[in-house]
Amino acid sequence: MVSLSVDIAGIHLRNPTMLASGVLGISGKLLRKVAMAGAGAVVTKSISLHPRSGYLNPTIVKVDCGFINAMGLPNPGVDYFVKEVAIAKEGGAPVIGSVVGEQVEEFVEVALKLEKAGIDALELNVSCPHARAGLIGQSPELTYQIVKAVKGAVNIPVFVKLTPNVTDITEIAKVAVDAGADAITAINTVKAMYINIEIGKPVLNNVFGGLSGPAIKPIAVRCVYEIYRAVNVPIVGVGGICKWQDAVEFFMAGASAVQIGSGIAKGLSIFREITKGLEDFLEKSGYKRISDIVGLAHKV
Ligand code: RRO
Repeated sequence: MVSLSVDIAGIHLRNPTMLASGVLGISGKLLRKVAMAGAGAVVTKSISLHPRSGYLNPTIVKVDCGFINAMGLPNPGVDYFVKEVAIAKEGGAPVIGSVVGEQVEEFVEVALKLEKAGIDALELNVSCPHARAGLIGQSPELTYQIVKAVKGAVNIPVFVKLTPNVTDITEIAKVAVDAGADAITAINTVKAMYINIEIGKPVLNNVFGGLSGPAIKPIAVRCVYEIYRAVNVPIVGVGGICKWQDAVEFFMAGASAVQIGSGIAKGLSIFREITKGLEDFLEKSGYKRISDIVGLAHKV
């Protein structure tokens, strides 16, 4: 009998799949629904101190190999969102609060409010590819300050979600871990754009957006592989995971759990499909648990 449960930074997951931030994470009811559909944990939409309406439409465009979005961090603000946490938790899976802000103080204030509301862990979003807040994750100094300040303020595990839009992702991962990060989530979307040739203009209102979906999976796997060599905390892999084979690739690169974002377009059954595929794979390959394959691709 194989076991799919994993422990990440003190959080127990019944299986290693999570809902990625930004996808269905805007209300307690939706998060509860995803947890009940089999996700091992759910991550909220990134929450800021004050409500944000986001960018004007169009905010998302489908491309051959995924989606490009520039939502602009729409969310109801932390004071509204805290009421959603208890509903989300009814789903029976840990709820991880994604935190976004423009300065250190905003991150700390949102983190404290979510902790008080009973959230299980935090994921600091320093990596939105097309917002001012996202530039934080391109700066080692700012990343260090934010992670250090949040870690000094809360008692729950802190994950830090990194951007691939840097020259060396391990530099930022190391800084985040030096500042106290309990886990690293990799990666956020890849800066991209789409031009409609009929009208000769960029389609997204914000011009630039973040590419997600199958196109970014090899980039994400490479980032996880590099981060695994650089730091000694658990890694949560995210980027283009649509089937169990994708998840296995992330585990072998060094991830201890995976998040599903764009893959949700296939329906919520994706969580049970991936967990069933993982179970069968472990069984037939003679492995007992997910940790048996974490980092396997590094072994000579
Ligand atoms: O809301 C967004 O536009 C957004 C965010 Br906060 C993020 O972290 N990544 C992304 O692709 N879009």
